Amino acid sequence: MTDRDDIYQTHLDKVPDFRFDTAVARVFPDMIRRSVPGYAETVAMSGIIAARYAQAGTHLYDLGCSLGAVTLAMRHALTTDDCRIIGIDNSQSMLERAGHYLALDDEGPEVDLVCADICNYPLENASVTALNFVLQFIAPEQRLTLLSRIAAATCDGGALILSEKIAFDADEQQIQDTLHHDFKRANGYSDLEIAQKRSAIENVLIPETEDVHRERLLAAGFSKVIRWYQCFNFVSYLAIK
Ligand code: GEK
Repeated sequence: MTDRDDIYQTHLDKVPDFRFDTAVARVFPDMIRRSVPGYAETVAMSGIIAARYAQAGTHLYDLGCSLGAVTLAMRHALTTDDCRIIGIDNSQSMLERAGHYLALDDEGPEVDLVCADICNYPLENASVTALNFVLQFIAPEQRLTLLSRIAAATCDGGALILSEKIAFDADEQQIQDTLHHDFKRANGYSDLEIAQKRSAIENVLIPETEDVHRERLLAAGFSKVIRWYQCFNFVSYLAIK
């Protein structure tokens, strides 16, 4: 049982930019489940995909791991020996809680949790990297560099799992936004909460179109890009090196 997300329940005169601080970490499982359609499936399928693309003696990275949901899904799904799973996040509050979940879990290969900025942290010998709902928070001008570093660290036949909130042309954007807000309303968020959250993430979460994602993944060094999941404006890709 986790705490309910009530962060934007009361009216704020000025809504501050969204940050992954202690208040967010405390309610994160509830927040992401009620805000991101298909989140549970994305986590579970990331484990399935990781098991398929993992190679013996390599690293599996979960970049922007938050509470480690994908880190643990990878750990439980792996059938390959001798892998090391590394979850990285630059929010100390998230990692502290991820550590508690990890301590309760003793099944599978070794896991390291690292507090670091994924834009600087050295990556090497990767067979699988998950970057789920994180690239959207990285400054657009740093995204190609990050993806190129991931591709360079990935062995042949290895994979990147990339999940993002994406952007559309104006007509589709309006339809997808409406459906996403319906989803949040159906999950108990009020119109005030939805509006204040939207304003909090406006300058922080910058979505891009599918074309931009595909072209950049190819430019970064991946050879094939497949969309394996979509629920409204939330999409998951598999990029294979
Ligand atoms: C999941 N992947 O459960 N370096 C490291 N971490 C970062 C950086 C950065 N530069 N920028 C943001 N983060 C997870 C969910 S949440 C998505 C990911 C969301 C971290 C940030 O601290 C947060 O924990 C995570 O990326 C984004 O599948 O809240 O919408």
